[in-house]
Amino acid sequence: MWFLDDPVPFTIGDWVTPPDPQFILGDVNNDNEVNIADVTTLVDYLLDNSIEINMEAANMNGDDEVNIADVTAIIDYLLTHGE
Ligand SMILES: [Ca+2]
Ligand SMILES: [Ca+2]
Repeated sequence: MWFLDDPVPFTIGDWVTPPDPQFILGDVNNDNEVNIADVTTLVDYLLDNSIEINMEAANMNGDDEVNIADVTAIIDYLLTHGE
């Protein structure tokens, strides 16, 4: 059982239906799924910043920038959570 003082447990359900903000962390291309397409979209963005992506969703590791570390974070997520 979790109490308010405890850290919120991280679950896949929190990712799929976040009450707010309205995006799925890791869903770089905004198609409501996190899969390998988001990895390739993020890599494309890193190579060409003119590509439009969901910057908040792309910041997979929660620091203040979108970079190659987020690519590896999404890959880690996919390896852990399927696809
Ligand atoms: Ca996606
Ligand atoms: Ca980041």
